[in-house]
Amino acid sequence: MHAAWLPPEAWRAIGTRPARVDGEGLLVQTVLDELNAAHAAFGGGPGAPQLVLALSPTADGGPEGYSLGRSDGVTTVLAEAPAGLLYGLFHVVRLGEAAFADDFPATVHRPVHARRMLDHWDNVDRHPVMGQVERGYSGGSIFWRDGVALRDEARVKAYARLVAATGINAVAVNNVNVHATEAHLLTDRLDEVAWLADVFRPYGIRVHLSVSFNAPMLLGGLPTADPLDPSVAAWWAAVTKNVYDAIPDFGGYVVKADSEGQPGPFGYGRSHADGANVLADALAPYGGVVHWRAFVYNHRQDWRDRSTDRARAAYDHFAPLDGQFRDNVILQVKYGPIDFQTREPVSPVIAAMARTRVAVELQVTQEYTGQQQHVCYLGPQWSETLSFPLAEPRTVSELSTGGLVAVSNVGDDEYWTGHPLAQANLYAFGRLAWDPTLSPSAVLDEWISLTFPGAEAVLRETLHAMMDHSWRTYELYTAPLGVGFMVKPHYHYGPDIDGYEYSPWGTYHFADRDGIGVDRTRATGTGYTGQYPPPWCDIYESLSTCPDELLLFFHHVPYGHVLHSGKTVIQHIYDTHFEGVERVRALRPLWERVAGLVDPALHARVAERLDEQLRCAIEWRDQINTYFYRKSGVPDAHGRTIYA
Ligand code: GCW
Repeated sequence: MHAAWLPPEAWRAIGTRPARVDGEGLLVQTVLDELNAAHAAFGGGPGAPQLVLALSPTADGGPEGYSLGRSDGVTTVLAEAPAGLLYGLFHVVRLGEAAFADDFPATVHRPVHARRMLDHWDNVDRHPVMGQVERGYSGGSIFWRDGVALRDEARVKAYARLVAATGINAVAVNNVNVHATEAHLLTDRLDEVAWLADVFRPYGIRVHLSVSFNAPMLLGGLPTADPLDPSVAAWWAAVTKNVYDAIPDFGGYVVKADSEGQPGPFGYGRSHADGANVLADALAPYGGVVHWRAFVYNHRQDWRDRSTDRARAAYDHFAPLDGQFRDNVILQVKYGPIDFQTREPVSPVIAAMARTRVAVELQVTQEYTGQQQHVCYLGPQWSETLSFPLAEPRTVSELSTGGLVAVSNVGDDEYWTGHPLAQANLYAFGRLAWDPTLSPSAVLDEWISLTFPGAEAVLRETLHAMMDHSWRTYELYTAPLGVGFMVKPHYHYGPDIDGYEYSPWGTYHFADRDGIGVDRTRATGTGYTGQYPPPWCDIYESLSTCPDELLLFFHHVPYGHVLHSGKTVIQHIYDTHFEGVERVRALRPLWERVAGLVDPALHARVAERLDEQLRCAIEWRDQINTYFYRKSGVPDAHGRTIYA
């Protein structure tokens, strides 16, 4: 398996210097093991220490932070708790030789978000429709295969180490769609979760488990899973005690309830606060949390019914419940109101829950952003989302008081992520969860330095040229102006403009011969804009202030509507799709320039995906342009061929 951002060479600076570690405990042992391995690889060893890592009660930084500085030729990491030493060590790895060059004053580093979590959508069984990993584009699961726990310690340990190096401290190990077999992880297959917890623990990572809301019936033989039924509460309490007996530092439960066919409290006439609280009460004695997903909407909608707006659903369900959740409930909210699209406004739910802990959920797996066939570095999307001043002056990151979560993109593929460059997304999520103010380009640079140690300038420049704006490029050749979807139903890869248009899923663009877009205004539409605090409720409401990139998310406009950019909507569609393809066409020659500078197999893997990206981008361009030419009857101002 590929070493990703921790190849042996990344440890050279450390491996050649004598070090001293003061402290005890499991994570201190991990630090020692890492240092010993580096010394064994690079011949460093005894001598006056040039690197000191020490537990110190007076070190600033809290339970996971550390101070790092260098004076008199000694680089020193001080931390109050062992996790800080581990994160400090990885910081030294990132610095490389710079950590041992000039002296620099000690500065304190601490994570902005206390919980930085990856959710796996891994199934135990190979699901007949969704496969081993739902929305997984990197092969099978690293945890299970065909119903059996793999217990591949080397693989899981390597993963734990990689993500710990980015700052991740929580992993939910199974799919939020909990099927029959997977439900048993909570009880009679708990040993499989405990095994994973043992492997993750030395890297400061706690495991969480997705559970079925109907577990009391499925597993406990109870006649109901009604959250207000005392026997149900007692069952959750007893089962949760068993979990903590097996896994004392168990993180908690993740629940997708009343969503896309999963059971939930609505089935018993109860609210989502009732549902979340019964689990929260079971977890509370042990310090556990329940991540309760806000992704609740009607997926059996009639497309003719324009009053039902999927974008409204999460807010309509959850905002009235603010204040009713236990302290250890974390409402897990997708960053946008629909579903991980390339471009969405941020979800208004994030600002509506002042008395509830909220965790924003991002998607590292590229379900809607090219499925790890396309280069699409998502750091800029996440950075933009997290720094958005939704409740001015408070940003999405600041409103995300329950931490950050993202759906992992990892599988048993030799490069972990299918597309080797998609490793950068996994890296970037961890780093931005630690510090959302980092610049995505700087994070990419870190990833390049670690993954390709000693990278020549041309490789560094090439990767930046290919990746820095790749999210924007993807947006250019796919669904325009924030309208979203237009993907092949179910697969969500490649264009199908009307694929979801007459379906029950609630994701429509409403294109007709006169115009396109969803009217979500208060004045004439679904009223969704009213879910935003000022000034956003007014900015989005008005055509004159709504940002171009979100225009069709909020408004239905004629093809001749003139954007702030000065172009009409139809000409914008043509231009962006031609430009997007040309940007993709430029990638392969760029990548050829660095053929001798990276491992040939990795080079070949990326090259093959770039060819597919170009094929797919052309397909998008031609289908989108042809469709809208046909619908609107408006020719391209530049007379280009818009059908192929
Ligand atoms: O984006 C959708 C995916 C589903 C997924 C769901 C969710 C796990 O298409 O595959 O189910 O989101 O987030 O629950």
